[in-house]
Amino acid sequence: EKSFYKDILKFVASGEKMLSILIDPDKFANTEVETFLGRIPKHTTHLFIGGSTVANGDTEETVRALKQKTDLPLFLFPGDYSQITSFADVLLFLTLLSGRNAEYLIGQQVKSIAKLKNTSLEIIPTGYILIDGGNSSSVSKVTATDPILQTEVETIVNTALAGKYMGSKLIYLEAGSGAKFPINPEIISKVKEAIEIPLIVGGGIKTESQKQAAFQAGADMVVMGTIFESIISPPSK
Ligand code: 1GP
Repeated sequence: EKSFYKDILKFVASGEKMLSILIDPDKFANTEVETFLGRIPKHTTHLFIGGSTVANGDTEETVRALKQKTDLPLFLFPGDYSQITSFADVLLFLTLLSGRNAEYLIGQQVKSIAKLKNTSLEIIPTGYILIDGGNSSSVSKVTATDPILQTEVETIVNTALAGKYMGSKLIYLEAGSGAKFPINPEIISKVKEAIEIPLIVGGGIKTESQKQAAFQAGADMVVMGTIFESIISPPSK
C-alpha cells in the first residue's frame, strides 16, 4: 500500500534532501497552475497547501487544480481544520507544541475528526514548533501563542523530543512565513541529533545558500513559500 510517510523515510535513509513549495490558496491563482509548476525548482519533491487564514472552499479548489496538473505529492498544511479536503494526498496532523493554547494542541484536532471519517487522506502526526523569526508571524497572531526564541536552544530541543515521545512522526521547525531570518543551522543540527525522526524546516528561507545551510545542518525537508509567491498572483479579491 502506498505510504507517503514511508517515501519520506526512504529519502532520509538515502540522504536525499526534500524540497517542498508552500502554496497559500489565498495568494494563489488556480488558473495559473501550469505557469507556477513550470517555474518552481525542478528538484521540488512535495507541495504543501495551506495558510493561517483561508476562505472556505479555497483550499479544495486549489488542491483540485493542482491535482489535474502534477504528480507531486499534495500535503495539506492547514492553519485551521476547515481547510481539510480529501482531494489531497496527505494531512499533516499538526499540534502546535511551542504554544500553550489548548485550541491548537487538541481543540482543532478534535474538530477535524468529522472531516476525516471515510477519508483516504494519509494522516501524519506532526509536531509543529514555532520559533522566533525576527518579526511577528501570522501563526503567532492566529494561534495567540508566542514563538520560542532562537536563544532557547534547550527548550527547542526538549520540545521536539516531547513531540516525538507523544507520537509525532515528523517535527517541523517553523520561523513563520515571511520570517526576517530563518532558523539558525545550529538549532537545526541540535534538534536533528536529538530526534532522529524526519525534520522539516521552513520560514524565511529565500536563498540557495540558506536552503543549503538548513540541509547541511540536518533538515531533511526545506519548505519555501513566500519567495515563489511572486511567480503568479491571484486576481485581486
Ligand atoms: C511557512 O515555512 C513556511 O509555513 C514557508 O515560509 O513563506 O517564509 O518561505 P516562507
